[in-house]
Amino acid sequence: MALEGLSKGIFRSLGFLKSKRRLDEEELRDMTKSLRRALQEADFNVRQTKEIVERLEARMREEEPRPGITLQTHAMNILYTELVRLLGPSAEFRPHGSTLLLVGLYGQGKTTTTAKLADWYRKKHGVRVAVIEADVHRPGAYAQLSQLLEGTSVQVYGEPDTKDAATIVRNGLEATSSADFVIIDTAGRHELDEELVVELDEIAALAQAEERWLVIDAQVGQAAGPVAASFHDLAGVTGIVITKLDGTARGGGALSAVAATGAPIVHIGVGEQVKDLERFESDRFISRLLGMGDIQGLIDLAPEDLDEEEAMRLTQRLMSGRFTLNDMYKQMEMMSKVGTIDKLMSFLPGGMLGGMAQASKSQKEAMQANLDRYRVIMDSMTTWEKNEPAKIKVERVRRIARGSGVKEKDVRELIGQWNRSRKMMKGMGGNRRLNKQMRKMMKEGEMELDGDSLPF
Ligand SMILES: Nc1nc2c(ncn2[C@@H]2O[C@H](COP(=O)(O)OP(=O)(O)OP(=O)(O)O)[C@@H](O)[C@H]2O)c(=O)[nH]1
Ligand SMILES: [Mg+2]
Repeated sequence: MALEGLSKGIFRSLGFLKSKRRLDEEELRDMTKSLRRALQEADFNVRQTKEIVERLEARMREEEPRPGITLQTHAMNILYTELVRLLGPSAEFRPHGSTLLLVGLYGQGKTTTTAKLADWYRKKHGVRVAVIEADVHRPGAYAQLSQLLEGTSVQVYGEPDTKDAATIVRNGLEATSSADFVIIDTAGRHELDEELVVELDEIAALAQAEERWLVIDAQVGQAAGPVAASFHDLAGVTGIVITKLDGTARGGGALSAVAATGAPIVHIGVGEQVKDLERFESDRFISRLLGMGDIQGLIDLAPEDLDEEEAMRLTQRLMSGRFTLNDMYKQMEMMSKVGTIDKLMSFLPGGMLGGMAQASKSQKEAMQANLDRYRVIMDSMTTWEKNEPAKIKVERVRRIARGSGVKEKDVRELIGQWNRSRKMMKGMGGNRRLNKQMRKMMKEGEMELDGDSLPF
């Protein structure tokens, strides 16, 4: 996913330790220098960068790697724990009986996040949720929010013609008094100007919201820290939502909002749609960031549309090397529910699937196009053909091509792809560490990270 740039930078830095068994001053210096640059390029602030690098250096000198662990893995483990520590523990939020005020600058994703959160807590916590549109500056804000939540049971309150935000909030709180959880969307500005300060102040006093979350775009860069600090002064930020983590290689800047407010990141936004919200979990976030993969995350995806048992079964089959075209088809269906390849890739350990996690944008686009075509072809195949692709002869290829309106070579390409995937899956089944990780995950329901389960 996001932060790919940082992930690459970190790997490059730790590459200086590759195949080293003993700590060597020169390599250590090269590594810390390169790491410092990678963190800064990802918008970590100077203080955070300094702290992480110094702690890594000190711990590398003090702590012996466990037997059998390479220096590089040792460094990665330390970096992992340091980054998790920097982000703090994951916040568990229970929405019952509370009011949440969303604040943030112009265009950061407040309105979208309002809808995402409403839908999330309605579904996951089974509470009655209402939203109040208190943005009187952005034309069409009420229509935008209503449209996002269309078809859900969330109550949407707004007064598109009222020019005073405080009035809307006052009326809205009354109109939504039967809800268990009320979310208030507010106006943004390019910067926190006087008018916005006064307006927010008024709304905050009226709403007496227990929760005040700052919505911040992952791409804001170094400005995130100061912006967060001023909103914190104004409203006392209690939580952070980082949006647009699907589209950026940066994000360290948003992380510095954590340092500025002391408030935890509660959720992350990973797309434009209402369903594109995730709970923020620092350990999983960091393990994904470091390319350790997040297989549990893959299985967690969209539990409403995705049959968890099916996902488990499929994963087990993948690992065992029994892999029919039907399985590949299901896997592709799963992928299409998950959304883009990009998103799926971010859940796999770097290097798995032949290093596709590092694939370029154009490669990924090409892959998505392939998937669409494969799917059309498979729709023209019988169940037997999907189970026994190796036995498909020329005549069947011709029939399938005709049925799906593609060239025969496209059908052969699909079978070739299946063959390659099958071989790769077989190879993965023989990967002791990955197998162990999978088994453990299935037993405990979650992935644990230790030196042994690292993918290198
Ligand atoms: N890719 C992506 N786009 C997002 C995400 N969250 C919001 N957006 C998009 O960002 C744009 C701005 O989102 P809004 O929700 O309107 O932002 P806002 O903070 O309410 O904006 P103002 O009301 O104008 O201050 C829209 O096009 C959204 O679809 C996200 O997590 N990922
Ligand atoms: Mg808005």
